Amino acid sequence: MSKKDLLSKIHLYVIADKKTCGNRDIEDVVSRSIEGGAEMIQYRDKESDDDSFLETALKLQAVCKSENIPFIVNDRIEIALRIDADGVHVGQEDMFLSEVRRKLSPEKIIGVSATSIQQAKEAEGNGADYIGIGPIFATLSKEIKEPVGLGMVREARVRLKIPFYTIGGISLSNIDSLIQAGARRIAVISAIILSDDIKSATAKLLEKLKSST
Ligand code: TZP
Ligand code: MG
Repeated sequence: MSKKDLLSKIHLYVIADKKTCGNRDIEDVVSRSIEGGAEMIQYRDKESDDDSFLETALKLQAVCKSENIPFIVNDRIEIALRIDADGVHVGQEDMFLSEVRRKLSPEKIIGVSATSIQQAKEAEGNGADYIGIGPIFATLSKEIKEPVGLGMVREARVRLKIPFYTIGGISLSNIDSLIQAGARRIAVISAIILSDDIKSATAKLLEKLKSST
C-alpha cells in the first residue's frame, strides 16, 4: 500500500512519550494501546541518549511490526534510518524538511508539527506527508505558549490537502468539540498513556472518531 493510502486510513495516532510513561513499561503501553485500536505509533523521547533510544525504538518497532502498523520516530532521523522505521516526525526547529526528505527514501512517512496554517501550508508544499496541528487544547506534555484552539482546525480542514492530526490536550471530554470543528484525526499522549485502562481509553477515542466519519 502506498503511504498516502495508508495514512488515509489512520485516524488514531498514539505518541509513546517516554517521559509521560514514567514508571510504566513503554512496550506494554504501546501493546495495550494497539489492542485498543491505535493505528500508528510514534516513539518520542527527548531525554534518553541515543543508545537507549535505539534499544527502546527497536522494541517498539517489533511490537508495531507484529501488529502491522506504522512506527514513526520523533526527531532522531539517523536512528530512524538505522532501524528502517516507517517514518519520522519533526518539529519546526528540527532539520529542514528538504534535508529530511533527501535522507529518507520516498516511501517513508514524514510528519511535521505546525502551530499555524502558514507553517502547515509550507510543510505541505515542501513534501510533508502529514501535519501535526496543535496544541489545540492546553497540555502538560509539551512546553507551549498558547493553545491554537479550534479555529485552526476549521481552517486546516479547508486549506490543507494532506492529512492532519490534531494534537494537544485531546481527551474524551473534549473530542466532540474537536470533531465538530472538522477534525477526523487525532494524536494523543496523556489521555491514553496515563489512563488506568489504556486499551479501553484508546478504544473509546477511536469509537468517537469512527462514529464521526
Ligand atoms: N505537540 C503539540 S502538543 C503535544 C505535542 C507533542 C503534546 C500532546 O500531548 P497530550 O498529552 O496528548 O496533550
Ligand atoms: Mg522535534
